[in-house]
Amino acid sequence: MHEAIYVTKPSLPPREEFDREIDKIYNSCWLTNVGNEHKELENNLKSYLNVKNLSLFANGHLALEAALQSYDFPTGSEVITTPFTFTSTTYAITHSGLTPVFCDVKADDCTIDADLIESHITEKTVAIVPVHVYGYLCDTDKIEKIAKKHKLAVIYDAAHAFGVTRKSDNRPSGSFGDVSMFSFHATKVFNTFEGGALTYNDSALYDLFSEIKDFGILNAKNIRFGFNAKMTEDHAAMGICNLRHVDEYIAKRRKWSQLYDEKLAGCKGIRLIKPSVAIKSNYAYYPVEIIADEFGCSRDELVSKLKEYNIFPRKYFYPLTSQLPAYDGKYQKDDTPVAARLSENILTLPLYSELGEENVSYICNAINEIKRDNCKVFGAKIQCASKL
Ligand code: T4K
Repeated sequence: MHEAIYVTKPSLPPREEFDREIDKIYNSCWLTNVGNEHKELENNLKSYLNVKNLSLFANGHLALEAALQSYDFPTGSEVITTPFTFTSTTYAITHSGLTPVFCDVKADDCTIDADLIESHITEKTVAIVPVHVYGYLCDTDKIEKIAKKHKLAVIYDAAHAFGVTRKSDNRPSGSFGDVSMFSFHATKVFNTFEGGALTYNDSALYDLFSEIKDFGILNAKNIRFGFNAKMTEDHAAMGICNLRHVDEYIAKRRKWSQLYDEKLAGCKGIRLIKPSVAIKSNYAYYPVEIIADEFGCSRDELVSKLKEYNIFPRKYFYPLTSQLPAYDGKYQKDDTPVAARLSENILTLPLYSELGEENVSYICNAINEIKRDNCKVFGAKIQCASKL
């Protein structure tokens, strides 16, 4: 049996590099609450991501909650977002006392369909939370125009968009909208074990975010509502080391993505959902849509057959977040038909820097074999049917 291939595997720096950073933490005996490793990573990331301001957090989810809660929007205000995302995006809105309003996405890149946003705006709308899903940049110019016209805040869920830029003007993913949230979870292109960050243009927000992530405490006289979401020193140490190697990680991901492109190009029934040529991608995921009629079996059948080969892709993102039990049938999936279709048919194939040519070939051969077997069965069924 081939060794198991999971959807992803964390990228790790050389052990000696990490040990050296950990030695510094032991020597200083400073473990958390914004120590030297934290400060160093914050500065290094600011320059790598080419952003004016950056605040580190314990994870991406709490960073997004901090961004939403920094506005003190009235409870029950509406936030336009998409349901084709990880639970985190939608839960962050709900946990902040706000109401998610779901806008459909575009089939080509799965990001919010900006042409539909205005139809969701009501007098209660206060913000838009678009998602750069798979690191594919949203239609930021259209979103900015709408936000300006209706005086709405724009907070990007850029969890997947580490290091992505728009080619035409080299504009980095973290510079769009009012605030952008990045995730540094173990499964991401750049990881700090767990971690996240907010990037933003307004420097005044630094103190506010520091306050919110430290129980709301700025000083004895200024204590607002907050929680604990500080990044610890060991996590920052992992970030310092991984950042030195992240360009190599992305280059390897690009190589494996291009190999997938070549090997799956002729496979009828598999639609490759590729990054737009307008962006410099980070190759965070390798999403494909399974068109059952052409492929010969459904996405779910393909997933269970791939298990027999010890291959474990993921249905990122199924179910739609609008269909989560927490929302108790409040939202209909037919209201976002493109997102509904994608979520039923999407599959993200394994992709990580150490994946390797042999594994990509093994995965593509398995997919082709499953397709061939299905075609045989499918053909046999047709023969049987014509005999009747
Ligand atoms: N917004 C969006 C759009 C997001 O996608 C996410 C997170 C967030 C916000 C919130 O950001 P964070 O608060 O997480 O920073 C994973 C991740 O936990 C989550 O970070 C990520 N998105 C989501 C898309 O995927 P799971 O439950 O699918 O991960 P898990 O544990 O099943 O791992 C997937 C595979 O990775 C495993 O089968 C094996 C491998 N793996 C995983 C871990 C954790 C390893 O080899 N080593 C590991 O340490 O959620």
